[in-house]
Amino acid sequence: MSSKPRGFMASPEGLQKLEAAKASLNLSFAAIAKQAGVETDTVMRLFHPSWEKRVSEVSLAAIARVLTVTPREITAVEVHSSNSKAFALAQRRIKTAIAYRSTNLDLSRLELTSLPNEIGQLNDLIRLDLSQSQLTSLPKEIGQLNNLAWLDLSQNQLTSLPKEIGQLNSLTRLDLSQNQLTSLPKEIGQLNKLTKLDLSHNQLTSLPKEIGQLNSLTWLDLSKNKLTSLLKEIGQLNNLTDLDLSQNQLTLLPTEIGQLSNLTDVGLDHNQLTSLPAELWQLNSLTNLFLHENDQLGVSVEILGPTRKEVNSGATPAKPADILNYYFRIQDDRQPLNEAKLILVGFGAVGKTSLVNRLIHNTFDQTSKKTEGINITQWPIQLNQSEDITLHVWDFGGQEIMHSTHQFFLTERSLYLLVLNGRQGHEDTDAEYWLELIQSFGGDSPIIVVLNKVAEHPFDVNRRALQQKFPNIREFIQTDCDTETGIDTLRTAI
Ligand SMILES: Nc1nc2c(ncn2[C@@H]2O[C@H](COP(=O)(O)OP(=O)(O)OP(=O)(O)O)[C@@H](O)[C@H]2O)c(=O)[nH]1
Ligand SMILES: [Mg+2]
Repeated sequence: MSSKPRGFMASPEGLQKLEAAKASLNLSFAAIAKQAGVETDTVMRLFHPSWEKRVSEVSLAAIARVLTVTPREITAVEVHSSNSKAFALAQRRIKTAIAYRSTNLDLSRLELTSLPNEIGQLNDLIRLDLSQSQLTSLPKEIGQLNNLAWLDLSQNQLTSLPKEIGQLNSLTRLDLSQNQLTSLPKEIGQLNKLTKLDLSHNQLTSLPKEIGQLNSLTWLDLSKNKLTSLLKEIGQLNNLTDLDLSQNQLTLLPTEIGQLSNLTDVGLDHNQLTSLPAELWQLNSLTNLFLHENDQLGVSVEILGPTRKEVNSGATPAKPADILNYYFRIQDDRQPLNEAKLILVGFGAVGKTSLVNRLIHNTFDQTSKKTEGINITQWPIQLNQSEDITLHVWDFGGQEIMHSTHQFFLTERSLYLLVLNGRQGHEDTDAEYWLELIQSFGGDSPIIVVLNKVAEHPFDVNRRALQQKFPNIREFIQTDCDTETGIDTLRTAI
């Protein structure tokens, strides 16, 4: 269908303007026609849009001049030759679909500027395609489509959504890409079956925090918007596997991004990121990480690897662990003096997480769960009256740390806590295993050996022999997180 305007019709508002002007100038249709140099019939047509007869651009301009209004005011939207026909066609298709209880309706590419309200009566509809039209708004009746699972509104002119969109409680896929949306209604958070949401190529400057309630979401595209920051609620979307934030204006990421443990693909290219949160290390499933065109991060293209476009056409993406490893290593070199890293290592279930909780929050949990990946906690410490420092405490899962990508993270210039348990004579071998690992990655970093759970199973290691072999050991401290034995001593030593 042609989209070239062959003629114009008055919009409802335009018609009011025309009638007001005609009345105030006290002119008849014939008089207007005469002054404008057009046929009376042409004037009549413009004053009776219900006839669905169009007037030419030249006639419109001439009539508008006589009535001292602008053509634009009369036709608010350019009426394309197809438009009123399109609306009527859409109406017919909707009526047919209602009659036949259709589950699928295609109203795409009709150049529709608005939707007939009858759309709300399509109770059986499962798929609705409204893409590639001229819609500027949606009627609230859209919220009545209880069974709608798939809604395509891409490539329209939508600037906002009605709050009733939140009533579409069967919706699993929503495509709103390539519109003019500047904000989203908070009701979007009610779409708890939504798995795929495409908001790319809009004008969004922020998101409602309710977006965090979309707990079925696996795929979220927010690329090509105007986001300057990202809500911490994004961390609640724990089924997310694909997150595209490329081509926005983000300067920082919330640390909560580290909670999205199912993420495999993250697009952050073309932003203004000034730093990355260490919590990105928690994203164990990550296979694709795009960080190109964030100049302030200081990571070269060689490290960043192929762009998304190149990967899409077959190139192998850089390993996320390699990118992060490089980035955080240069950060370590620039680490401010009032910040330091504390890394806990040791086998599973020795009490690393329990020590963190006891040291920082003074709590103890008998049913503490095993740590997946890494947990990073900020621990502000007052050194003396005038000096504060922040310790970034890295608590690895005992299983994970043996994984080679994480061993990268045993860096120099950190303080290590090696946590041990009484294991009937294996204590010294356990200690050597970890001390050698720390030595190979951590260089000359200081080490405190923590002998934990001593209230339960008292034990000791051959302190003198270990000290001799690993001179970086500063202290041996016996602790118990349950009885709080040695916790103060350890806190002071740190
Ligand atoms: N009695 C006693 N129990 C402890 C102590 N420290 C930890 N536990 C218990 O031991 C179990 C494991 O503790 P976690 O702190 O989760 O151990 P973890 O080293 O973090 O384990 P991973 O995360 O799997 O590497 C939990 O049931 C804790 O309650 C302690 O000092 N005394
Ligand atoms: Mg743990």
